[in-house]
Amino acid sequence: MTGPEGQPIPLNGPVAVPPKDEGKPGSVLDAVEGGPLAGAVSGIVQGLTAKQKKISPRYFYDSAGSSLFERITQLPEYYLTRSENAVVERTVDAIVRQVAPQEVLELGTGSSKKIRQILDACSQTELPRYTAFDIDRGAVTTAVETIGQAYPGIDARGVVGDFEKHLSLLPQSPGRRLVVFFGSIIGNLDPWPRRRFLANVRTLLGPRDRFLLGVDLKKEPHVLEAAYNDAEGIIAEFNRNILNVVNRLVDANFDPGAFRHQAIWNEDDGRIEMYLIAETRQEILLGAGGVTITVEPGETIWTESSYKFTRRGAQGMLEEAKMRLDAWHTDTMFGLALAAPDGS
Ligand code: SAH
Ligand code: AVI
Repeated sequence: MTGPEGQPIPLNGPVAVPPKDEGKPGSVLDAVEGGPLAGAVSGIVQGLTAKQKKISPRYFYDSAGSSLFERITQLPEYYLTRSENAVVERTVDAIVRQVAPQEVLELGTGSSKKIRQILDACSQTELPRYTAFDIDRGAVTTAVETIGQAYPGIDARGVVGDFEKHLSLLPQSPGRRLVVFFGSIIGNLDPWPRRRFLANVRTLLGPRDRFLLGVDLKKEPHVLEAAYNDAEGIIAEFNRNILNVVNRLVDANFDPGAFRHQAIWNEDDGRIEMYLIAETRQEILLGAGGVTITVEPGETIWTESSYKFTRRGAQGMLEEAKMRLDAWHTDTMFGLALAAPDGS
């Protein structure tokens, strides 16, 4: 696979060694020493010193951000979680029967609520191993604890890592693996990182393994814009909280209250774009980067893209990553793709 100028796409970057510790039931390991945010400063400073200021959405998820995301999933306007849950409910038995997983590896675990539908559908006497993978250590620790308690005898483990960088560091699977990527998190990746991510997911799959991918579907712009501009203002709070995370990571002095939230549908690029708009002129010291930036009134910081898909688009991106769409389930709002590695 090659990149925009024909250069090969690096998979997980230079580090591609198995973790020293394979873990044991109940363990939570760091994919890399120091955790996934250890090298965050240069990327954040680069994004905030660019012409269009940008912060990666991976920084939304500290404990406050993860709690706010949970509240978002319950908002009347944010249909994504309800739709995906309903589609999973209708199809989970068939999926589990077909794959008979010996490991369920969940990327971007969050609250680990949805995965229960998969585990409930598995034989309770022969439960698969459950591996939670997330950038938020709290999410991983809670997932390992709560899944361990809810399913006595299960081998639940956690890895704290960045799914854009550390997938090759995951321990070997004990058998047939079902990789699950719920929530349309894939929509938060721009096209090239998305291609690289899917190519990396493909390397996790042996012939009998499968990939279960949730994707939010294109629909009327007013429905999409409402989903990202809730009346209660929880998404605005979630958006502003990214500045608290950045303050801690790069020793900065952003005042989140001095920014307002904006989310707009970009038809050409097929994505919701989320911004923070400065209400006043501000000088921000990025202490760890040794630079000061100026934010002008009305200037935007781009915090997230949330791409929306069609069945054809989902099939195309899976095929490009050498996977085959085996099954497609939808309620017309949200799609669930079950993919197999090519040649299996
Ligand atoms: N799967 C859940 C949660 C979705 S929220 C659901 O469907 O409801 C997105 C989750 O992905 C958060 O828990 C966040 O911490 C995690 N995440 C975001 N970017 C990540 C990255 N680069 N690497 C690993 N996890 C990431
Ligand atoms: C996790 N991700 C798929 C969510 C989304 O819809 O893009 C994050 C989110 N952003 C605003 N609200 C929720």
